[in-house]
Amino acid sequence: MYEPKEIEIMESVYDKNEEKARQINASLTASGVYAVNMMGAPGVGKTSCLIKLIRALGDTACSVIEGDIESDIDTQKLLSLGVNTVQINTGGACHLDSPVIGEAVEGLCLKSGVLFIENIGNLVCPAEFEIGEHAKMLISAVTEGSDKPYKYPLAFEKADIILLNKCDLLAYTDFDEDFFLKGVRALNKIAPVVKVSCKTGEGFDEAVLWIKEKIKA
Ligand SMILES: Nc1nc2c(ncn2[C@@H]2O[C@H](COP(=O)(O)OP(=O)(O)OP(=O)(O)O)[C@@H](O)[C@H]2O)c(=O)[nH]1
Ligand SMILES: [Mg+2]
Repeated sequence: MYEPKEIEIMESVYDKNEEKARQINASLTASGVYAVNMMGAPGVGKTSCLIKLIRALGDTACSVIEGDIESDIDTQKLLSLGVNTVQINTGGACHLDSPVIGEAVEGLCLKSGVLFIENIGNLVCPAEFEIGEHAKMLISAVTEGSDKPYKYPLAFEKADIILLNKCDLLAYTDFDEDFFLKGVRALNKIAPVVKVSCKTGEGFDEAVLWIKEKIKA
């Protein structure tokens, strides 16, 4: 007969991940690199937003770590735009973790500027893992629906800034801004919520200002 066994957990996998994340964060800080963990569901506009941000950051040196389960489509796009980018394919894992980021950061030999890390398209798991970032930027989109903070709270709770993307499509959706904001504020009192559109460029001045102020601080 099957006898359940009790297992004593000596060390959490989260602890190991967080210890490595602290090392990465300290090393990036020492090099003058500000790392932004870009999180959001598949297709919400993570790559489109980071391209807009990199352009708006002008002379600031920017690099990207692209996380995808498969393919290097986003990396090829960024490389064709002249952006220093490395690809991580997780082969199935639904989030990036700090050991893989540690290796990618070593490969990039960063000296200063901003490192954008595009996490796997997923509104759940990436929020659970520190990867050495200085800030978590959550991309949400009006096409996802305004109930997302209520259904996927952790990503909204942990975000340092939230970009509400695809605002050019507001008129074509039933997105309820007040309901969305109420849900966000119940979880997170301080993260700025910036309405943006990668089609019109709306909102990116404000988002870039936020990054520049963080770098200064
Ligand atoms: N109308 C509109 N379309 C957008 C906007 N931002 C992104 N898109 C489109 O949305 C689609 C997905 O954009 P991506 O930037 O590839 O999204 P992503 O989050 O990086 O996607 P994954 O990496 O696959 O998770 C593309 O067809 C974009 O052109 C926007 O502000 N408005
Ligand atoms: Mg992408």
